[in-house]
Amino acid sequence: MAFIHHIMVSLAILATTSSDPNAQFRRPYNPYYGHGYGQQQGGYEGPGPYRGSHPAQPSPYAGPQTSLHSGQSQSIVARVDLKPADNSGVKGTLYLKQNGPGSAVLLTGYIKGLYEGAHGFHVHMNGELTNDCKDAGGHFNPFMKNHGNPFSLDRHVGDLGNIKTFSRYHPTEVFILDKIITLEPGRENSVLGRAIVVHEDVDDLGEGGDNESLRTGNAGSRLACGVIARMIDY
Ligand SMILES: [Cu+2]
Ligand SMILES: [Zn+2]
Repeated sequence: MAFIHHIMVSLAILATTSSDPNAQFRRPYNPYYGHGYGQQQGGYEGPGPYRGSHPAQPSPYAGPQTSLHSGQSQSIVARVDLKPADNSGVKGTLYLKQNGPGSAVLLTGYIKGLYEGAHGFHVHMNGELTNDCKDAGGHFNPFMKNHGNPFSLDRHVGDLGNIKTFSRYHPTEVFILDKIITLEPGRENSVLGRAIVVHEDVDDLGEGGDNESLRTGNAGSRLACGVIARMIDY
């Protein structure tokens, strides 16, 4: 009996270490019933310790680990709760994600309460929301550049351009991929702990021809702001 049991265990090990990449999704090989328990090929049918004691089914999650929850992920994720300034009624939630050191940051989300048109959208220096978002300070500008277009290199790090509202009756979708900001802690261009500010007017991207254009893009008053807060890593 011990010998037979030994063979069965060996077969079970063979079955689970097969090179078939889909092996983990098939029914386990059972020496008493064959592959698939319907077709019994002279298998053991009587009562006994082996009836129903199939080899342990490999978990579908036991395959090659992806980066998700493997403990090797280098992704950094952050969230922003935009709160209205001065009873603007503008609010929303944004998420930022960076998949690894040096890669671009994806910023997505929805904002409610904006009027139709383009609205300046920036990372400001301080993660302070008080005083109707004014305590967030100026545009995040660690490299002392002029205000500019997000697609130029002559821009503040915080210059993310405009978001576009197509109707005041629908939420404004935000979808920005940016290579200048980073979520890596300790980097000069890291936006963690700083504030996102949504403005009333269009950002002229530094092309307005006046001094204010090169400082703020003439984007007007601050309608909402929120701190870029790191979440648990994914
Ligand atoms: Cu701003
Ligand atoms: Zn700027």
